Amino acid sequence: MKSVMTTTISAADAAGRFPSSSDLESVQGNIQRAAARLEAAEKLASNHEAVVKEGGDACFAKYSYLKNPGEAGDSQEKVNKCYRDVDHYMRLVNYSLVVGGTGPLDEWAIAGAREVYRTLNLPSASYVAAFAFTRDRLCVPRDMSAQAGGEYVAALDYIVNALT
Ligand SMILES: CCC1=C(C)/C(=C/C2=NC(=C\c3[nH]c(/C=C4\NC(=O)[C@H](C)[C@H]4CC)c(C)c3CCC(=O)O)/C(CCC(=O)O)=C2C)NC1=O
Repeated sequence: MKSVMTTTISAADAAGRFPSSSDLESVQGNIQRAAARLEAAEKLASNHEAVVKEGGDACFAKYSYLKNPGEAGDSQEKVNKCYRDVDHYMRLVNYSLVVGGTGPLDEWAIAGAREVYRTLNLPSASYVAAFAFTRDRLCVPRDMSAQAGGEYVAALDYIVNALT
């Protein structure tokens, strides 16, 4: 799994050199933000179920047509799959916060996602609605510190941009 550490070391190793001082600066910067990221990961984990439910609800509130016959949320089974998908993404957001890079999201949920959604006729805008809601509804400092909130918002921005 990619992180700034593994990327830096693999690049240095491929070239048979030591990490450069700018490599070390980016590792250092990443480590300096670790406490904020871990706080965000912990708060997200402790509120995970509520966050997923709100995200899914926001998606169906914005695009209520999804529950019409023939649409992507026209049965309880499909609605459950939708919340399950939001759940997958939020778990990967947690992993990405822990790792300190977008590797888990990229590798497991973003690479190929558009193609899967196109094939299954799932509008990616509805995923975006769920994650944008979850991002915007964060309340600092009630939910987490400002620094942790910055990390959380950045991770959700990343998904929103990738699926937009
Ligand atoms: C770990 C990463 C990961 C992701 C992200 C993932 C997504 C994912 N969602 C799927 C299905 C699905 N996803 C939805 C989701 C929705 N329904 C709606 O109304 C909304 C538009 C939307 C929620 C925002 C639905 C309805 C299906 C079933 C589609 C079908 O069977 O026709 C499928 C097809 C396989 C299946 O049916 O389970 C995948 C691969 N799977 C993974 O392993």
